[in-house]
Amino acid sequence: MMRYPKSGGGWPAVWYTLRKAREAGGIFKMWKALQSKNACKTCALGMGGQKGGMVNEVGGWPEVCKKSLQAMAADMQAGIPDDFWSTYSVPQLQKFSPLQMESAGRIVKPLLYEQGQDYYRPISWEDALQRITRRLSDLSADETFWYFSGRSSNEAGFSLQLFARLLGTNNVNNCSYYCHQASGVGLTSAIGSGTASVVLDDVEHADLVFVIGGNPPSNHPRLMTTLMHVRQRGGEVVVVNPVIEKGLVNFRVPSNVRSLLWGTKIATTYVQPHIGGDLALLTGIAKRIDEMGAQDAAFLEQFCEGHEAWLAELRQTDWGEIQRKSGVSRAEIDEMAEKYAAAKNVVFSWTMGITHHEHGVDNVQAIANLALMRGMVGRPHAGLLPIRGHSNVQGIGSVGVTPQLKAAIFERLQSHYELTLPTTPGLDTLGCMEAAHAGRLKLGFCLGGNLFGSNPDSRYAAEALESLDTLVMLNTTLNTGHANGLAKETIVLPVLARDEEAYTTTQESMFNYVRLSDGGPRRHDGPRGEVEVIAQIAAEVLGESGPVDWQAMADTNQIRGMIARVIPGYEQIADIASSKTEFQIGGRTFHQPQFSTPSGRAVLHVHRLPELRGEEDELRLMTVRSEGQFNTVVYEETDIYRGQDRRDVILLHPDDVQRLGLAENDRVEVSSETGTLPGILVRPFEGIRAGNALMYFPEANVLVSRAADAKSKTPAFKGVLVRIHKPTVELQGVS
Ligand SMILES: Nc1nc2c(c(=O)[nH]1)N[C@H]1C(S)=C(S)[C@@H](COP(=O)(O)OP(=O)(O)OC[C@H]3O[C@@H](n4cnc5c(=O)[nH]c(N)nc54)[C@H](O)[C@@H]3O)O[C@H]1N2
Ligand SMILES: Nc1nc2c(c(=O)[nH]1)N[C@H]1C(S)=C(S)[C@@H](COP(=O)(O)OP(=O)(O)OC[C@H]3O[C@@H](n4cnc5c(=O)[nH]c(N)nc54)[C@H](O)[C@@H]3O)O[C@H]1N2
Ligand SMILES: [Mo]
Repeated sequence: MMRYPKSGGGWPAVWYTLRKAREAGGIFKMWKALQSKNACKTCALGMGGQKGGMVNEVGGWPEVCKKSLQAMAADMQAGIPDDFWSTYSVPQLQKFSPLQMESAGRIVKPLLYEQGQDYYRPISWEDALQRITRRLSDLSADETFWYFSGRSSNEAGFSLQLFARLLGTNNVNNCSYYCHQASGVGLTSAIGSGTASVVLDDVEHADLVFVIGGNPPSNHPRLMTTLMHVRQRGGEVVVVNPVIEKGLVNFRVPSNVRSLLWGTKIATTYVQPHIGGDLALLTGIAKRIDEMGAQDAAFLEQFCEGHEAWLAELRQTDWGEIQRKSGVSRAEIDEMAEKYAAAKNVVFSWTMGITHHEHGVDNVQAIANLALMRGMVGRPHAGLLPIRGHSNVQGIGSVGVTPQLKAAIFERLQSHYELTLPTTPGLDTLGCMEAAHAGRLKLGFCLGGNLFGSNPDSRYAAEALESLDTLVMLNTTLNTGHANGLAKETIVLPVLARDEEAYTTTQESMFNYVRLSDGGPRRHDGPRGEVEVIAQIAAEVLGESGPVDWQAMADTNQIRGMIARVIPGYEQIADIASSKTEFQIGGRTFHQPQFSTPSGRAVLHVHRLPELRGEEDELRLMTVRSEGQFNTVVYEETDIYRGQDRRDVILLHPDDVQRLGLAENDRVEVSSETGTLPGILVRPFEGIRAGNALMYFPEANVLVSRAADAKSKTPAFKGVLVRIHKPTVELQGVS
């Protein structure tokens, strides 16, 4: 078994980098690939673009990141040979692990699978496109749905959602519904804008950064450099997480020699609430600030509304309730409040530990309440920062990939282009799965991602997708969604990655900064550019006489012209390909307390504090990423920062292991109201708060129910209740 390390980052990350480079055809080849002027493919921190692959928005260089290498190496794989498809049947592929699927290579030919057959077979582009256009022409638009992952470009996102709407449906949504939707909804309700209120430079200058419910050492490694800078300047970092993520305690930033050798202490305070305890904890910090009289009363009075009711509620909330529902002691809450009260410039950042709950929006509003209370929104070096996931998930949302178009976009599309757009509510992602399961949808179209693998309740997800007549997926590599949940007719179209496209594209970082990607030489003959594929299908289905010239929409300059006219804040995108000027989106980041809410004031919201979930014999389970994966794509089976050598494990606090009569490496069955996973190994893990458990997604999605936050429709991926059963001795012998 592996050791639980003392720090994150450091030499293992550097060695890994060198090994990956060698696998991908040599260090020089990899270096060149990373230097190309394309936005980084992994998280939404927004590296690369015109400054070159390893430079961030404030010009920091070089930012070596193991993750961008993994993504790059994946795209540099050889093509899947034709005989793969006659060698492995779909039932065999269902037994493949996510790592085996990913390592099969690049998809280079369109593929067809028909229910009743055992194998996929490669087909021609002509055949594939004809099948798709024929189906689309035969269906009524509301029998279709359109799912977008966050790695495609703004241009592909914009044109595909436009096509779906011109067909007549608003069943258009993106992976954000399983990710930061609660942040978008919560922030909009509080400050009138759904994205970060700060830029990277603000975080660099903060003297206190809260990192709530996230694991940036693994998932946003480049943020660690910024946190290191905050510490080096004497600032503080407060971490709120039921798990001690080693890299948040000590991180060896590879691009800094001193840090690489000795490590940098990151957290100044580390608080471990129970899973789901954040709302009570955040309320507790606010209550203490109020008791200390440390709020900015003038700011609340002048720029906010709802604060009176909120303060009244805080004052009558009982300390006992706050401690019971958060699992955090009064002393720890007081310490956090004192730090907050003493700081001048505070940034609150958060990730999936906040959004993946049935009260995800409430959590986000509670963070906003706390920030507004001391006037930390609407001025430099302080503010709110949802740490976004996919490299362009935010851009996909900005350019209209949501069921309802924003009013301004809707109006401009109608008035500038005389388009007739549907006015139906449209379905979110979970809504589409449920409608498919009920037999109301016939065709699903997925621009990237792994819709099956990202869903809660895997069995239900498979049933839903299997009941479709047609499922179309545009992908670069294989994932579990190509083996499970296959429709009567399933068509996979191979596409180019953004650094292989023959044209320029754009991406939006989580700091609302638009990056330009130059594209680059293709690595394989078969795959096509996403934008070309979309334009071709749309031209075929909608004909050439409609209001949009779909032939011309194969040119990203043409698409950007439309985006510039209809997407607020995106005006400068029109000539970005020639100007090469990347830009900050207008009206998003604000350093003045002017809020785009209906009243122009920020709004504080009152919440009911949820009880911690679970009975005595149950554990609260979080389903999370390991160090070696990117969402449903697994690059390596190990999770080095948590000291795990495999993925079929459940991490429990040693006290729980003992309390439940278990021992290390016992093979157990983990069950929830939704499903059961047999053959899971028990791993004592001192880093987790007792009463809670950790497993890896996507494998653990069998256990996750479809219960979702009513306000954001985000499933509670971190709020699963499970029981552990130890099979009898005989059974254990058999397994
Ligand atoms: N390398 C890599 N990078 C990625 C990704 C990846 O898979 N791999 N995915 C990308 C995407 S799409 C996203 S959305 C982000 C995800 O980034 P993260 O949100 O960091 O990802 P998770 O693994 O879901 O980790 C959630 C963290 O929340 C904590 N947590 C769980 N439950 C709770 C809770 O109730 N309260 C609190 N306070 N904390 C809790 C967990 O201990 C864990 O540290 O990363 C992006 N970047
Ligand atoms: N239990 C549990 N479930 C979760 C989560 C969790 O924490 N726990 N996290 C949720 C979150 S935050 C998210 S964002 C979703 C992730 O959901 P998705 O975004 O749907 O899934 P990914 O695994 O990121 O998709 C990976 C696939 O994208 C394709 N791809 C890569 N690059 C490109 C490209 O340039 N173009 C195209 N067309 N395809 C490309 C590859 O084929 C790859 O297999 O999962 C959610 N599900
Ligand atoms: Mo995400």
